[in-house]
Order: sequence, then structure tokens, then C-alpha cells
Amino acid sequence: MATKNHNLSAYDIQSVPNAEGKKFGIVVSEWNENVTAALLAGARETLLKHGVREEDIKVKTVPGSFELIYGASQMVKSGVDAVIAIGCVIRGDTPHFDYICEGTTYGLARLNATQPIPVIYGLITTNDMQQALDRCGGKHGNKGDECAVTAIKMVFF
Ligand code: DLZ
Repeated sequence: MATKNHNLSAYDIQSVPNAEGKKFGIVVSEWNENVTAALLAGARETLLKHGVREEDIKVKTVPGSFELIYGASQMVKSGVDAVIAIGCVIRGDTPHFDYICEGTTYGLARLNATQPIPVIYGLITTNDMQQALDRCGGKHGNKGDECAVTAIKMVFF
């Protein structure tokens, strides 16, 4: 969680191995595209910063966060070393938010536990758009950066 004292983009650069030669798949939801595009940009830039080659980053889009589960499960089979799933769900007036968040979180967690490569949870779930903007390059940093660092660390786990 991003708290007052935690910036999603802050990390110890020395703790992240050089990831040259490793391959990463990123699955991105089209819902709240202004947010997910910024998360994707953060993840991509951070992977490149740690030696990943441009051609070793594979990006595929899915319509909504709920489709991240299927998208990530397909990406797992594509020969990459880790998958990052990126989405943004913003609370509305109905319980739909809860079902999408729970379903997507459960689906990604199940993939992470059962597949031979790590599946990284890049789903932002917020009460409003401002909270999402705060977490995709705003005052709480960029969760895309955090996901990229996590993916690299898990590849070398
Ligand atoms: C339907 C829906 C709604 C209401 N809100 C969001 C959202 O805030 N973020 C998101 O990524 N997707 C949303 N969706 C779409 C669902 O994730 C999914 O694409 C549809 O229910 C079709 O399976």
C-alpha cells in the first residue's frame, strides 16, 4: 500500500540485479487507460534501467482488469521469465468494484502460486481517480516501477 511514508518508486538500486537477457511480459488493461499507460511506462522504464533489452519486453493489452487473469495465463506460456499484470479499478456506485477486485486478485494470486514463473500484481484499486493518479507517477510514486523491481527480484529468486 502507498502510505504517507512510502513511495512506490523508491527502492535501493543496489538491491536489484542486472536483468540483461531476461524476458518480461506485461499485460495491461485498457480500462482507465490514462492510469494504466502511466503504470506501463513506469514498468518499462524501470526494466530498461536494469539492463533488460527493449526487444525482451513483450506487451499485450486486455479490455479490463478481469481479463488480466486470462491474459497473464497466456503470457506465462510465451517464453518470458516473469509476467507483470497491470490494471486500475476505481470504485463506482455498485458492488461491481468489489467483485472485479476480488476476482482479479484471486485469479492472479492463483497464477502466481501455480505457474512456473512469477506473476506480479500490478492492480491499483482505489476509491477515486485522484488516488489512482497519485500512484501512477504522482505523489505516491509509480506502482509500475515497483512491479518492475519486484519482477526482476523474483526472476532471480
Ligand atoms: C465493468 C468494469 C467496471 C465497472 N470498472 C472497471 C474498472 O474500474 N477497471 C477495470 O479494469 N475494469 C473495469 N470493468 C471491466 C471489467 O474488468 C471486465 O473487463 C468486464 O467485466 C468484462 O469481463
